[in-house]
This record gives sequence, structure tokens and C-alpha cells, in this order.
Amino acid sequence: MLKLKQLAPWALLSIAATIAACGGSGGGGYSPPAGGGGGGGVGGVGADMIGMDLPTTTIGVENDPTWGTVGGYTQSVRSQVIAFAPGTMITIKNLSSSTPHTLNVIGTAGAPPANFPSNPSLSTSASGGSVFGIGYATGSISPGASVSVTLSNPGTYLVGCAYHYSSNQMRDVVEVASGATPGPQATAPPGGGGGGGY
Ligand SMILES: [Cu+2]
Repeated sequence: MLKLKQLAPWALLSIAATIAACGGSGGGGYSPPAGGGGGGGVGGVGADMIGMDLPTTTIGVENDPTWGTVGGYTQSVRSQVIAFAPGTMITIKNLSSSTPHTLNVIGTAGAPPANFPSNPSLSTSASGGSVFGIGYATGSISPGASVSVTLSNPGTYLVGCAYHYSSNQMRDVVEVASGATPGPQATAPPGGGGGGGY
């Protein structure tokens, strides 16, 4: 145990500053409020963003109470069903440090739970232009890069990554509806590196 009485006042100040500095990093459980202008969350996911990473190694797999098992996409820190109001221009960002990803719209969801096709044909090329809907695909997004698109059409969409849909179950549900809210977040995957990358 450190004997504080033996330290000079400047030493105490130094210790306090060190403790304060440590408090700001490595947290992981904190969800920043919306509207942060792109900062905040682990991996840099901000308001009106979808973050992408491998569900099995970093951002986890969520067993959503409505839609079932999803993973690989998030609006905050870890995998979750994602939701936006119609008309939102979103930014889809690759949170990985070394792995490319895509977001392809596979189809619309029927009644829950999500009925993901077993082996869809997903292209790594961009398609669908600037309209998010069936046939839309971001194309390959490099680590740290992002693509923007406007959510013009309300609906509930099944999405997935062309590289990791089958190998890592990188697939999710995107709800575009007034008042829609994101689902609960996954817990950290075992041995999963903390979800960071920065
Ligand atoms: Cu991927």
C-alpha cells in the first residue's frame, strides 16, 4: 500500500492526474448520447452511423428479443438491430483495423424472427446508387473508410456482409420507420479484443 503522507504535494497531484487520465480509456460500457457529431463511441460510431466489424471477434453477436440472432453491425458499440427515421442520411463505416466489409441489402423482412436466406449471392461491388433498398450494396469498404446513403424508403431490411455472411454470420436487420429505435446491444465476445481498434 502506498504511504501518501511520505509524498510531496506535487506527487499527489501527479497521481490524481494519472488516475483521471486512466478513467477516460478502456471503458467500453459507455454509450454516448446521440448527436455527438461523430465522436464518442468505441470505434468512432456517432449519430446517424452504422459501424461494421466482425461479430465473432470484436463487436459480438446479439440475440435480439424480436428479430433473433444478428451481428456485425451497430449504432453504438456492439452488435444490435439498427433503426433510423426515414430520410436520414447515414454513414456506414468499417470499424475493423485490417478487414474489408460490405453492407448489402438482401431483402425485406417479413414477420419476426428474421428469416435470413442460407446462401444468398452477395456482391462485393457497389450497386443501387444512392437509394437504400433491395439491390443496394456499398461495395467493399476498406478498414476505416465509410460510405453514405439516404434512407428514403421506410421498411425493414435484411442486410449482410458479402465477405462474412456465411463464415461469421455477419448479418443484421435495419428498420427504417418513424420512431424506430435500435435494439439492445450484444455483450463483448469472449476473447474479443475490446471492440476498439484505436
Ligand atoms: Cu464483413
